[in-house]
Amino acid sequence: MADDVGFANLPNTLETGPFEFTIMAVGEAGLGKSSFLNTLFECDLYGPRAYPSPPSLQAEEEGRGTVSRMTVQLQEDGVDLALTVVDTPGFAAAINNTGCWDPIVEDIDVAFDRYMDEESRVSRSRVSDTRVHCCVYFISPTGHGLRALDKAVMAALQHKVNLIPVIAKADLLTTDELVRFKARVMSDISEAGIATYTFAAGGGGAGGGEGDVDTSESAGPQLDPPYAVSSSSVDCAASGAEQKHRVRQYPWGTMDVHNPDHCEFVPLRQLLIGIHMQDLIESTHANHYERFRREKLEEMALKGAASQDNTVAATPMAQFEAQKEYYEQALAKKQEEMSAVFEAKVGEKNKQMQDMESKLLTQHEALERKLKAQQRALTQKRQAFQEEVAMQKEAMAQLTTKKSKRLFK
Ligand SMILES: Nc1nc2c(ncn2[C@@H]2O[C@H](COP(=O)(O)OP(=O)(O)OP(=O)(O)O)[C@@H](O)[C@H]2O)c(=O)[nH]1
Ligand SMILES: [Mg+2]
Repeated sequence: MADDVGFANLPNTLETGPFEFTIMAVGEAGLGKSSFLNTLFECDLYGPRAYPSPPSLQAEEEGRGTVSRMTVQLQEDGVDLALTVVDTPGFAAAINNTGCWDPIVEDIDVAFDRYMDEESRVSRSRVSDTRVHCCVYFISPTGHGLRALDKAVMAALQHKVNLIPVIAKADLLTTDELVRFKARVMSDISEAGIATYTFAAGGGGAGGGEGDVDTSESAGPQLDPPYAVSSSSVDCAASGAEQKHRVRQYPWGTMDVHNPDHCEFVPLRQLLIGIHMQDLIESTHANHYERFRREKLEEMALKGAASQDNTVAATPMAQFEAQKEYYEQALAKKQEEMSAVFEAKVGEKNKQMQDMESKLLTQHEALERKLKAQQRALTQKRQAFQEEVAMQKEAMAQLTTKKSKRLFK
């Protein structure tokens, strides 16, 4: 294809493999989410006809789309990446879209929950990471700024995931319209107090700020959010060019997805996959996962306290006490688990020693029996020898008596 995807430098930034990355695409049905994911990783994640199907009629009536997860193994320059794409086919396609983002929030929380569960086990080999590391939010190229639904969805996701707003189907806007639309969307985002992910200098990102893309060289290409993207599933080799490009062909001309003059797809991919993938993973852990973990522990502590004395701890001091108690209980549980593991190991060693002891005892008894048998055989031999000596002596005495009798005659 036209370019490398850009994750081949992961071993330079992340200390250990295997590398896992999860990217989510959220936005109104038909805005090009699946096309974008396909174009982003230069592969047909869904195949030509296997795009996640639209939500069931019932789900649509309820105003909820589906959330589909798919993991594929990618390889680039010998580096393996387990890529999970979370797509939201048919999102917000109903008439009443209230709460249509709930399944998305639930998907993010389930992955956090699973990670927390695996992380808290005493005997854990490697914690597999299925947490959503970034969410590309597709904004419809209406030219009129953010809609209420966009604000609601982004507000619901902002503290759960690294939110990256993009203008979908940017090829539908003229250059001037795009500039105005970008400014309008950013001012709407800032007015609504929505925190989006910022591509900061040197790959060290910052979740939570708005605007401010660092312009230094180490920050990679200079881009202002929301990023204008276009995607396509059509490959075409430009005349004379060796590599194929993804293009959109119109009666009046061709839009090249890989041409930075046509859209911001390539520089965005460079920032997202090539430079900031490590930071997206770290920021997910340090900001969003930690927030989830803290809230979950507080909730558990409150539940514990409430179930103990039937009152919900309402004051900060009571909350602190409940939390302290929870941590103490968790510590005691961990100590119990560790001493169980210790006892099991000691038991195993004891058994090994007992086996060894009984083996040595058996060997000793066999040796003793052998020695006794040899002793008995020797005694018998000595007895036989002594009897023979006595018989010889008697024979000698009889001979001597006979001789002396003959001499006296
Ligand atoms: N003009 C234009 N059309 C696009 C672009 N990307 C995708 N499309 C077209 O938009 C239509 C929908 O694209 P999909 O990728 O299926 O959109 P989606 O958001 O995954 O849709 P759902 O899965 O139904 O929610 C297809 O006909 C695409 O060819 C783009 O950048 N510009
Ligand atoms: Mg789709």
